[in-house]
Amino acid sequence: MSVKITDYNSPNTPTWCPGCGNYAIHASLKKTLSELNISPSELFMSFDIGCNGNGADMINTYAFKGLHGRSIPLAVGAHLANRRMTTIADIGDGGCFHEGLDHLVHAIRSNYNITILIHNNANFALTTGQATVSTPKRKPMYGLPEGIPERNLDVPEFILSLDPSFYARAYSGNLIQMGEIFKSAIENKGCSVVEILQLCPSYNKEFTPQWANENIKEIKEVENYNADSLENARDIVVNNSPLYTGIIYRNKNLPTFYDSLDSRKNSLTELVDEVKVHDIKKLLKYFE
Ligand SMILES: Cc1ncc(C[n+]2csc(CCOP(=O)(O)OP(=O)(O)O)c2C)c(N)n1
Ligand code: SF4
Ligand SMILES: [Mg+2]
Repeated sequence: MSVKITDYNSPNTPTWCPGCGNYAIHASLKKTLSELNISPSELFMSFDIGCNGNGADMINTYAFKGLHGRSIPLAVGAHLANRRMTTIADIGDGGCFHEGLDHLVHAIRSNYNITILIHNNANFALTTGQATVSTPKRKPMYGLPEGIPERNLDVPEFILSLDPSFYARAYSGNLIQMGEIFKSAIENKGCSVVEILQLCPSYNKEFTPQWANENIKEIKEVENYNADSLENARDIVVNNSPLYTGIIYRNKNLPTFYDSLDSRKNSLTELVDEVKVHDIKKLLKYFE
């Protein structure tokens, strides 16, 4: 079997703005999936609400689009039912760090074998650019010209504080590196978190490709960088100047949820194989 990028194409026309980073993210993901020889029928993707979530119409695979912030539990449920599928949760920074923050924490600590792609465009884009935790304090936003008064959340520091199985940062303007990161994330056995710094020319106008060229560096440029060290990872993200992209941290010793689950250890079937049809006629009779 040889999977082609075009196998993932959908007949729908995208509604993203010109220059939106979501085009590159989808192109890169489809290329990676075809290179990994994962066919659309071997993949499950959950999608969130938002511009990122509109990508559900743009890929031909098994997919489910849920409520805002709930993409991760949908992916977890699908993964727990059937580990034969490659499972990816797609989500925006708003859904991931506001409505659904708890799900990110529990997916990482449980270490489900899924990949989480966070489209971080530093705003609630679909609802016309309100501030998220990724938006700097006091940055003027649509409907809030003086910006938000609260501090923002240090995303890498927060994710690293959970000692994840895999944390990488990509930039939507660097397709080659983004594809390499997606490949490693999908191949990693455990919960892989990929934060994608996503261009949003409509509501994050300061984050331009020119700014990115000046301020983003690939981690491979750092001599002797060891992604197996949590200390190295913390040091590299502490100032965010420059912003490093690449595999920031990997904990190869962390068992996955299923590996820690004694009751399923010798099971040859997946939960989905064990679903039975129950005849409830007798039970209904009892209540008559
Ligand atoms: C529980 C809930 N809160 C708020 C909304 C309204 N809403 C829909 S899309 C959206 C913005 C999404 O932002 P983000 O998750 O960052 O995705 P983006 O559009 O930036 O890709 C919001 C606030 C909603 N649909 N459901
Ligand atoms: S508003 Fe931003 S994230 Fe949404 S489609 Fe336009 S450029 Fe992309
Ligand atoms: Mg967003």
